Amino acid sequence: MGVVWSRMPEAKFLKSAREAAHYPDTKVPEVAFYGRSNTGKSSLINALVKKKGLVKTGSKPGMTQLINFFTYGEDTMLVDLPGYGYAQSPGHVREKFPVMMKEYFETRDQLKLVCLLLDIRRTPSDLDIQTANLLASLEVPTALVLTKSDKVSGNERVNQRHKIAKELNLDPDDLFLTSAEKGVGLHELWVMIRSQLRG
Ligand SMILES: Nc1nc2c(ncn2[C@@H]2O[C@H](COP(=O)(O)OP(=O)(O)OP(=O)(O)O)[C@@H](O)[C@H]2O)c(=O)[nH]1
Ligand SMILES: [Mg+2]
Repeated sequence: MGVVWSRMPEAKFLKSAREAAHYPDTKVPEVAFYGRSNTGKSSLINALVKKKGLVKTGSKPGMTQLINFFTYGEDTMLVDLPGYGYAQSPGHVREKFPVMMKEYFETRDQLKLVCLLLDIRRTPSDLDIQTANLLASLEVPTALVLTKSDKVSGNERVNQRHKIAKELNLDPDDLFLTSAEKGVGLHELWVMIRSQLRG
């Protein structure tokens, strides 16, 4: 008699899209990862699904330029978004981002949660605040996620968490602390994502 293992779902690339007409025609609830360029969106997705090469990451900002949809098991869609605030993107790409993103946030009914990522080492920029406000005005549920926690020491981690929370008018406990590199905070993040997608 063998054991029937309940396996971890597998993450698979589904498709890339620039506009609503090309989004996948599915009913699966989705969580999208957004934030400044280079903040670690693609790395966090790879870490969450424990599949290193699933999403392309890079040391140069502007790595992700389209809306990328990934299935995770039968009932979850993970969406990797291009970052904002990268001045060196080609003009047409740069200009497309807000339009492309606005359309996605406004029209995508399957979207149940946006994880807005912030590098723990930086003070949130005007663009970060504007983005948070836009998501709030569109009534898209948003979780604030601090990335790259391994890059700062213990004291600095606490200080930055408080400082960033203050800038956003939030409680430090409202911020999810993560490191894709070290696997910090991934379980807590999954628990929140699951409850938001199933709720
Ligand atoms: N030390 C450390 N480095 C990280 C972590 N997460 C991401 N990085 C690095 O940060 C850089 C950017 O990561 P990406 O995941 O490509 O960032 P992104 O937000 O998807 O960037 P764009 O697609 O350009 O918007 C890469 O060099 C990653 O290796 C982390 O938790 N710790
Ligand atoms: Mg990326």
